[in-house]
Amino acid sequence: MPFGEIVCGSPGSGKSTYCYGKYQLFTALQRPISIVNLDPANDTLPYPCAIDISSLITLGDVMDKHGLGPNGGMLYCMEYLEANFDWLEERLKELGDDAYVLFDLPGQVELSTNHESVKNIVEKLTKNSFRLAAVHFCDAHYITDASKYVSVLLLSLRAMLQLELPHINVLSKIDLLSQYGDLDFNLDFYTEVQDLSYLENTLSASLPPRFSALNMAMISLIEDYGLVGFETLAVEDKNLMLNLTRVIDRATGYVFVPPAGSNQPPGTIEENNTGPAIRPNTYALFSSAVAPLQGPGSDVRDIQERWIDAKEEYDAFERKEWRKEGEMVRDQAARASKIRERKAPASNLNASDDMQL
Ligand SMILES: Nc1nc2c(ncn2[C@@H]2O[C@H](COP(=O)(O)OP(=O)(O)O)[C@@H](O)[C@H]2O)c(=O)[nH]1
Ligand SMILES: [Mg+2]
Repeated sequence: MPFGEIVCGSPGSGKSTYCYGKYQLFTALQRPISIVNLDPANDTLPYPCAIDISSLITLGDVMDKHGLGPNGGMLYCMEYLEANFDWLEERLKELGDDAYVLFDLPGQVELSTNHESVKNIVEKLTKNSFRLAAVHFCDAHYITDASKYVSVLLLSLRAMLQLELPHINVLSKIDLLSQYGDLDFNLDFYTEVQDLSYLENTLSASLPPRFSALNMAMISLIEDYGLVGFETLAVEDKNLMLNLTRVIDRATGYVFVPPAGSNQPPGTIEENNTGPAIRPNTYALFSSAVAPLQGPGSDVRDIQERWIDAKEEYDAFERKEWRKEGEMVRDQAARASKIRERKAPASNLNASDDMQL
């Protein structure tokens, strides 16, 4: 049964970068992964692409042929893909039953909030036995301003209700957050979306008083649904990538069993002496359990410390570790080449002996 992620979110929120980061991570973990680019405006793809919508249709052609602007052209492309779903279906079949597919969507928000094509495509994929989760990206910059934060919450809620998939919201580029000044609240306030009434004062300060009733109505609407929460991501932070992977695996029910004889990076599987076939990724195995996820990157307070409160200290520490690692690699290489040199004259000697004989 194929599994996958619908990677959506506003333009520039980090979808394509995430797809590439996940491709690198999964390749290192020897987990299957294929990326399908469904954004016809993506000219330069950072990742190796298994299926590319631009071999079916391109935004430029649609705009030229039908006299449409970029936004209308994008909607046309998605409708065209929906009408030609068999094109996608055929290519997905070639990826096999064990495929794990990332669908990199265009950034136009209406595609995942109110336009029907993406929803219909997702429905068709689910009927084709795909187990999917929607991974919705929002730039973490938005949490620095209360009114932008409320708009992001509404957007995420709308996408959740529209796509009708297990839904994971992600605050992306968390590593840049400390650049935007102090947050009004701790990071967990924004990720857990618990008591939004605390935002009332900040919202009233930034908007004319006539909006205050509207603000409170929006806040209570979001709270009434009680659906929105956020994971955090800095694409270069391995712990955050692994944690997000666990969250998504749990949502889709994916269990990864590492291939026999493979060496997995520490912390990604349970380490004991049993063989790999009976040593699956336990984080994913308990996907149906309701217990909170554990492991590095899962506690938002740690993330606040790493990326906001003590970012510079951690960055300096990491740089030092990398330097040490670099020196070790260089030393090893130097030692290996010395050993080679020492062996080389002996073998040359043998070769000349052979010639004399
Ligand atoms: N610092 C930082 N930059 C990021 C991160 N993810 C994406 N970006 C940058 O954000 C920009 C937009 O990313 P892209 O993946 O093209 O966004 P998309 O339009 O949603 O596909 C690029 O310049 C990326 O390098 C991240 O985790 N940290
Ligand atoms: Mg992109």
